[in-house]
Amino acid sequence: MQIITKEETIKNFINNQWVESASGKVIKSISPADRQVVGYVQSSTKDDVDSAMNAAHSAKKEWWRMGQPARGEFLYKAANILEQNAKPIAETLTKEMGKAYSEALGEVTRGVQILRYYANEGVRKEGDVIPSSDKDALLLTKRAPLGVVGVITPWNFPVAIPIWKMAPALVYGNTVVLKPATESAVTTGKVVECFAKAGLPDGVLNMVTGSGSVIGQEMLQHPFLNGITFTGSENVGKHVARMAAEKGIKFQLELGGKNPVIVAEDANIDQAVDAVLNGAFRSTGQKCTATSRVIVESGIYDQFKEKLIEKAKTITVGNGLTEGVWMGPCASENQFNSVLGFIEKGIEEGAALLLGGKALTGPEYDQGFYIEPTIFEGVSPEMTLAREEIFGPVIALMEVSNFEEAIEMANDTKYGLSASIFTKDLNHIMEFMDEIETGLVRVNAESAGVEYQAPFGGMKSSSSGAREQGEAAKEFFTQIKTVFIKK
Ligand code: TAP
Repeated sequence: MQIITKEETIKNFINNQWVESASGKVIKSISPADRQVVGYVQSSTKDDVDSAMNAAHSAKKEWWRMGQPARGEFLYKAANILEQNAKPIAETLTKEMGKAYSEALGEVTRGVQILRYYANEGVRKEGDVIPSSDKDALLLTKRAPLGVVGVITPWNFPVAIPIWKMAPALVYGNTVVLKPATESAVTTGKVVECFAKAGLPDGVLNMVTGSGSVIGQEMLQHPFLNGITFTGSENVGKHVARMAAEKGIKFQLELGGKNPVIVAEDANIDQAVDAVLNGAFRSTGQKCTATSRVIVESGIYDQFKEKLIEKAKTITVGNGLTEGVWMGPCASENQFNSVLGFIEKGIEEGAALLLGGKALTGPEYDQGFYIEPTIFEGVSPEMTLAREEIFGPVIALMEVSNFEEAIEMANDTKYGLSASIFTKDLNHIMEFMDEIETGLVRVNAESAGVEYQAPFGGMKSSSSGAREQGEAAKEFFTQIKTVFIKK
């Protein structure tokens, strides 16, 4: 399989064919590391969306009738193909989105694992038998697919997020129209190539690339759309929810986070420092689960702060393909400007800059979108740094006098995705587990996602609809039929 060339054009994938957009236009994808061209994707139109929707609609009956075990087999094949091409795909990911190669390879490996997990779903149970009070009857549930599912994904995990939506969608019997984020659509195109090579029947999986406000909108309006799963910004997510509600279809949203880490007085400080740096600066902070507020009890505040700064100074920033680089650039010029804007605002509002705060300069950095690992202190709960999702390498340190205050501060946000605590106190752990308003609760571990076999999602403004990943994904991608059969 031809997985990578230096500069290539990814076509739309519709009804098992790689086709150019009706517009005849392409969009250039630029590396945030050095502004080199990574490739081109189609600038699609309403007509392309229509073709993809028609193909998915025509394919849905047969795909469902094929049965779950047979559908699982295709995912096994796709997993093997992805695994064989893991390195070149990870390289494209690093070039296009900027994250360090080790992280990119980790993401592709995770994609393989997710595919195998859902391939195994092919032979797991499809429903339940429920005792009926009528001894001559059989009462049972069966799962049915939604039909055509729209998948709209962001640029920060262009391999793992499309896979963790498409794999359950497909195994549970849905057909898919994927609209990947434009900024990393070359990489996602490589993933779709793996599915295509697995020999899926015509129309089961379709990909259309191009501007979200044009083709995403067309997808949402399309009469054949039966469900939509979206990961991205809060604004677009709310729009998706409104459109889906108007159409009366199911929707699933994964949006932002403002994830707190509490460092209690009895914490293992070295462990907490490492976890905070990983959580805040890996992927250049461009993760919905990134650590952004670090709430530290005063008894250990100075000690923790010193160690954190000392270790943060050792972080190597650069082109993610260079060996030893730990943190890459921001994923785009937009993102770079947005993060610098938040830093400026933090200074204006009176937070104290302890480390970083600037764009990196010099021959290695001038062509890319690099920002220094940045740490602020003196961040109060009403400041922008404590309230808005930054999606960049910025930590807000917040000092509190006790555990109760820490929990209150951690919950003082509209978001509720991931939260961590570092402590050895069992009572505090139990209380944290109950009181914290997040979907992901982590103890002595960085704020982060979870293994693919466990549910992923948030509370409050972070998520809507059923959880993603693991068995929980079934709740969104299927609907229950309750069947009563009388002798
Ligand atoms: P968005 O601008 O929301 O883009 C996400 C996807 O939606 C992209 O594919 C985009 O297409 C598409 N889109 C844009 N406008 C649309 C519209 N009107 N109708 C339908 N689709 C539309 O976000 P982003 O820039 O990719 O990611 C950054 C934000 O997403 C952050 O705020 C972060 O919190 C959030 N995020 C959350 C998570 C999770 S797991 N909760 C993960 C990643 C990111 P284009 O690329 O063509 O614009």
